[in-house]
Amino acid sequence: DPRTSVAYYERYHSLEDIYFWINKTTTDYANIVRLLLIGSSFEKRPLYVLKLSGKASNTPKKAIWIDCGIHAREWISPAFCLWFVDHCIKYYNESRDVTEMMDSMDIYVLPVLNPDGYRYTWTTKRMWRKNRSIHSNSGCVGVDLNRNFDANWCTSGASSNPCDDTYCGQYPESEPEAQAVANFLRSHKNTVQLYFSIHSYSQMLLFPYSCTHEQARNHDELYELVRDAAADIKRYYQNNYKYGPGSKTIYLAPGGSDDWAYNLGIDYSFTFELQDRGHYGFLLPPRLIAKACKEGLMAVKSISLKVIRKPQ
Ligand code: PAY
Ligand code: ZN
Repeated sequence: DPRTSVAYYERYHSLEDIYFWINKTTTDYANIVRLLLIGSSFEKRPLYVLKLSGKASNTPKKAIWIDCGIHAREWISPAFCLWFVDHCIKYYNESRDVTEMMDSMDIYVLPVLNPDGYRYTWTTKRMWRKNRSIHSNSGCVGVDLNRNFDANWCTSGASSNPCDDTYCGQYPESEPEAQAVANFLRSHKNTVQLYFSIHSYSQMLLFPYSCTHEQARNHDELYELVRDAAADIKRYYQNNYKYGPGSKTIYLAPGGSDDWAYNLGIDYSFTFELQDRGHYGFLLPPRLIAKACKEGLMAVKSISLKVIRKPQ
């Protein structure tokens, strides 16, 4: 049973294993977890979202969205989503913070946004980043899904060359994976209040904008949230995370899901770059999975609970 072996979450898993885990988790914990199908990938693999819910409430609940694995080679990201779901299941009604988070908000978790790319990194090319769509006569495959959203689409920081790793695609949301996420968020924009997109590596907590040097409307509030989350990580795990708007903290990255979600009206939108700072890069060894996930979890909890507790 994958869920009862402790080591399960400290290993990386093939796409097939992850689909098995999704199925098992949603059937074993049907009282807390529901399975949603939000679309399919270019190669027609299902895009599953797990919806975690605590106590029902009379008033309509707000929600948190977390996606992992938008970039194929960032293996710690899907590992984080699995870790996160397991943590929520284990600690619901055990930990005060987890219980408060799950009773106050529904949590949507998309463990692998880019299943075709993820599978390709297991079978063929470990450093693949994009999806696997065939779209041009260049002979090159794949679009960078984090350049395919409609936020200053394909401006400086993205490429219009299909052979590049940051290829933006033929038009915004040209890719079925990006379109599925965008459609879901559009139809849930009145409930989703927090958006998290999980990447690696660099150890950064980023917020909009990445697509322009302009400041976000609630820049100061977002800045305080990531600053405090980074301080929590430092205090508990003695690790340093940089924080700030994407464009200034890492580089210009137009067409990202975080900026698009923010412009849709999701006021609390973040991209996390998990461990490490470049020593292993995308090849983070399994023995570091636990710490990387705990740090990410700490940041999600720190930020979400502050937003939840904020007087309306
Ligand atoms: O919102 O600023 C953002 C996203 C920035 C990421 C991107 O989409 O390019 C940053 C990179 C990533 O996680 O994909 C960082 C890694 C190390 C890379 O591949 O350059
Ligand atoms: Zn990434």
